[in-house]
Amino acid sequence: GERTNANGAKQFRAMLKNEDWDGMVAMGREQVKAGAHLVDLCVAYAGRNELDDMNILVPRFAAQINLPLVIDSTSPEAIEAALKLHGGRCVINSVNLEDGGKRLDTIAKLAHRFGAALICLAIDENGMAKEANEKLEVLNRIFKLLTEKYGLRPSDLIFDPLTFTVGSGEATLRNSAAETLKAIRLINEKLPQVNTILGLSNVSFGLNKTGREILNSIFLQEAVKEGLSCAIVNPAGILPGHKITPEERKICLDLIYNPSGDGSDLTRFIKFFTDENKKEKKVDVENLTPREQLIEKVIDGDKSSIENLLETLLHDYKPQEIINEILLPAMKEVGELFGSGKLQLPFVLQSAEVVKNTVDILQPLMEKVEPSPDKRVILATVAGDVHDIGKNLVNIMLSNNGYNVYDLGIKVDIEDMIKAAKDHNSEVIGMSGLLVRSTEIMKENLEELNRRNFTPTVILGGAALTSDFVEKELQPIYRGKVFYARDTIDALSILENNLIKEEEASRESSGTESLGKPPRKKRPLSSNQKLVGKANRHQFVFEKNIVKPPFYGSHLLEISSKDLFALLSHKVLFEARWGFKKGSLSDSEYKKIIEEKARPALNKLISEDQKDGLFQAQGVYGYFRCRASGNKIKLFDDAEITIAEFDLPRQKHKPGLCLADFISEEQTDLIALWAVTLGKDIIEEGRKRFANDEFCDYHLLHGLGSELADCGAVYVHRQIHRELFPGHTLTNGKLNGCRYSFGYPACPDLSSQKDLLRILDADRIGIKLSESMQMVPELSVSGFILFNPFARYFVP
Ligand code: THG
Repeated sequence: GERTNANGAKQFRAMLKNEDWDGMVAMGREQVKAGAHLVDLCVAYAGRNELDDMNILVPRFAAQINLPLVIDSTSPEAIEAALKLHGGRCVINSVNLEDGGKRLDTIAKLAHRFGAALICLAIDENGMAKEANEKLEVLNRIFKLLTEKYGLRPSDLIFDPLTFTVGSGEATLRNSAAETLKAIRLINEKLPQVNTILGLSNVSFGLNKTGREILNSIFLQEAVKEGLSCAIVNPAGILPGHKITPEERKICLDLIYNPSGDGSDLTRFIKFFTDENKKEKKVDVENLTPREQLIEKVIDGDKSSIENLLETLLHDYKPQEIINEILLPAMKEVGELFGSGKLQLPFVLQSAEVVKNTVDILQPLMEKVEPSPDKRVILATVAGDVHDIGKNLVNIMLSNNGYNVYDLGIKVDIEDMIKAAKDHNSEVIGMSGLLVRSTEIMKENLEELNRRNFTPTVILGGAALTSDFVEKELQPIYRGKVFYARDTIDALSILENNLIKEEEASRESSGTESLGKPPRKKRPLSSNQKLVGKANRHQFVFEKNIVKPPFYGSHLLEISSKDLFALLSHKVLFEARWGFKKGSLSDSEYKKIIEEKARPALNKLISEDQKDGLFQAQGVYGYFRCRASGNKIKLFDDAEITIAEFDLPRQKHKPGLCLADFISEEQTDLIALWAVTLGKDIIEEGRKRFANDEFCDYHLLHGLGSELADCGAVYVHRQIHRELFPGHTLTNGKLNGCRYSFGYPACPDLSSQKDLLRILDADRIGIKLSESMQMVPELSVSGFILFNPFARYFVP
């Protein structure tokens, strides 16, 4: 992709001058879309500091372009800076022997040190070689130096015989394109291990645009016939063979091979393409109105050149109108695409970033209007819960759909929600929380609202919440309206459809009908849900020889993020954590998204982790003596003194299980405890991204962190499996023992975390417990493992 070159493209140069970094990256991405396999980056421009510009742009290109960069520079400092900032292999453009080899020495060492590939030009002390044999001679000299003196691999060398323009009319250059083609053939014969490259467009400098595109395309075809391996081109500017007429082809071939030998080929070429040029068509995008262009940008998640577009739009629209008539409908379409499974969550977040950026620009230009009360929403993660990713996504979605969102943050008491709702005159409160315990808190909150006779509409969401629970347990008790929102789109549509329609309905009729979801029919209890009167301890056969641990007490476990990445399921990460769902996409469309978006995003995070140590995993685990007593598991030390008791619920229905049943009452049994954290840096980094409106990156980072934390749990479990059952190979990857965490149905009591972390001395890996029994830092996991072969998960 040649266009990301400040010397080769006016547009890129102008963006560099304006420091429109997003626009520059967008130009790079356009070339990727057009089919480039490598992307050029040249920021050498008079009056600017090339080193500074490289430092700014390389990380942006690396982050958003999943292809190798061709670092196009003559400055060793700029090249070195670029190589340091890129996680993958780069190509250096270029070295030559103009100064006899001094600069080549520096750059060859850089290529060796950073594993970069190297483009070598056919230039020596006498300048640019013209004839094929001369070109080969210079390149041969470079070959010897680079492979023998600097230890570079021939396969990492890309030889450029260079081409002059055939458009100047200069007699001595008439054969230059043909000589270049011949040089490619010679290089392939004499040095078959190296690659070849051409700055293709050089051949047509000075000619008009249509003629250039066709000449470049024909020249490329000819060069490929000689075995050219790469070309520096504008991929969007190359025409496939069938689009070129035989007449055009003949005119171009004559200009290249110069059969007349008298320059008349050039005259014919110019005449032919001057007439042809008038037929040039306009590009599609330019046919879109500015309004349509902005809608496209929102849907594409493309932040580039928004300012220019707004400048135009502001002639015809008020800022508020741009928001209402362009951004909101665009975001609505994004929501619909998401809802219908055509767009994945990360793309929705990119769209949200564009909207947020645009609104930020418009904000200062707007007269302040108070939104109507039904457009205001209080959001909060309920008391005792720190998990706020879902709530933050709802915030983004609502904010971008014209709602005024007052986000109260995490661990919010109902008292504060009531105060905020009153202060901001909001008729809606959204509560969220991940934990099972949070669903109980939500219930208590609704009861408190009843008691206070303040009953705004409440929308609830969170991982442990179900529509059943909301309908059966919450809707009957709450005197206001309460809804269950499965996800962000659901939350939005509840607000849009139910609330707004309701307002209209109540304005029209004076009736007081309830507009909540119609209550579903009660489900009869199934046979295995019959209540059993009195719970009994279950009798499992216990092995006489309870497995012996290698030690008692707690040990530290070193974990590297590499260990965790090795356990990562890409499928789970992409689909469940990141939201790349197949939806209504075809197999190939979905595969394309995974390959072009999800996998590059993962690779980028992996390389960030390698560079900056994003994930600092640490673990503690240990083995403890224990015995069951009714519904309790009691842990004790060597002296038989009880150090903790886990009180566990028993199923009220058949078969009436309790986790304590899996531990022996008769003899001393074994339990393993464990905790893993990813450290606090990652939380800080996530916060930074969110505050910077990098919603998509924030979401991806958090999703990966959550999944890696779970991998941490598997990692300790594996360690324990290996220590306790050294002979056992993993059958189908299944580990011996069943792994539980507090907060889940079979062991819901979070307050047991206190004992667990104390016994493990988890403080030494930085895990603390908040007053609401939440682990801090957030990306921490803990639990215990039971080794009874009957141990399993169940819901009491
Ligand atoms: N060999 C190697 N590197 C190179 C070249 C080469 N790097 C630079 C150049 N040559 C290849 N890149 C370009 C980039 C743009 C153009 C030509 C070669 C070009 N640009 C239009 C012009 O100048 O008319 C401008 C287009 C615009 O402004 O949008 O033709 O040979 N190793």
